[in-house]
Order: sequence, then structure tokens, then C-alpha cells
Amino acid sequence: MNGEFVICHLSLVIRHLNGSASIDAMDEERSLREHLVNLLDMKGAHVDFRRTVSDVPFEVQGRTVEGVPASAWEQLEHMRIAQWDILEFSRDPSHESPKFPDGYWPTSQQPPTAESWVESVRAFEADLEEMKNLVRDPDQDLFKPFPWGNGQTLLREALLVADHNAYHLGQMVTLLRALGCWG
Ligand code: NI
Repeated sequence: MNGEFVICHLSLVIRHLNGSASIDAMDEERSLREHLVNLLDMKGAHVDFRRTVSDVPFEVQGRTVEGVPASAWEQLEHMRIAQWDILEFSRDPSHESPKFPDGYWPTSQQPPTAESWVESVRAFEADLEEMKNLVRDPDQDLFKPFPWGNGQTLLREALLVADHNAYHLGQMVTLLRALGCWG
């Protein structure tokens, strides 16, 4: 028998006996959770959320330009509502989602008051923290389908939030640039 094979195989057996194979799996899972939290943070490859939504003047929040279908206020509220819905769906079996699609958008292109923007940003950030906490929690299974819904997992929902937020944040940046409010 090939000597190298014996040594290699032996080391595998020893690893298995030590239980280090399962420790590796735990490390991998921890690493995946960290990657997801970073992705949800919207840092790295893209501009971050905080920078984009800071200092958008009230008179700009409700404006739009040709080619961008929604105002910054509509984008922000849509991101907040969708994220809130996905968060609650991920942790509450009795959660009822808004009516699609209208329930996922604000009723007006303009924010109702001068405080609306900051309130929406605050609620968005609080929900995002909750989503990150769910993903970080080792007691929350990333891969097992929820007992409710139709096969969704926490991993899928976390990716969905990150993807949806990145898409609309990109739209908001394009819009703010076109409105001369970026830079
Ligand atoms: Ni959307």
C-alpha cells in the first residue's frame, strides 16, 4: 500500500477521533455568519447606507428625475418596509406581510413631515441591527427551513435583505447624484 496514503488516511482518522472535524464545521459556520453580517452592513464594495442617507435636504427627499422611478423618500421607506417584513417573517411565525406590492411602498412621493426621513432611517437601522443579531446567534439555524412559510431559511432571508438593500441604495445614489445632492 502507498505509504503516503496510509499517513494521510491516518491523520484523517486521528482528526475524526479528536472531534476536530466538527470544530472545523463550527468555524466555517461562524465565518459564514460573519460574512453575512458584513454583507448586511453594506460596507466594502459599495457606499454605505449611513453616508448615503445623511444630509439629504427635506426639499430633495421627495423629488425624482426621469429614468429613476421613485423619490429618495420612496426608496428609503420601501427599503425599511421590506426589511422589516423579512425580519419579522424570519422570527415570528404569526407575522402577516403587507399586501404586495402597494403595502411595500409609502403612499406619497413626499415625506409627510420634516422629521419623517430621520425616523425612517432610525427604524431601518434598528431593524438591520436585529437582523444582524439573528444571523449572529448560534442558536438560530441558518440552513433549516422555518416551520412556517414554504421552505425559506434564515440564510436565504439574510441574503434577500442584503440584496434588496444594495439594489435600492444604488438607485438612491443614482437619484441623489442626478439631483446634484451627492458628493
Ligand atoms: Ni424592491
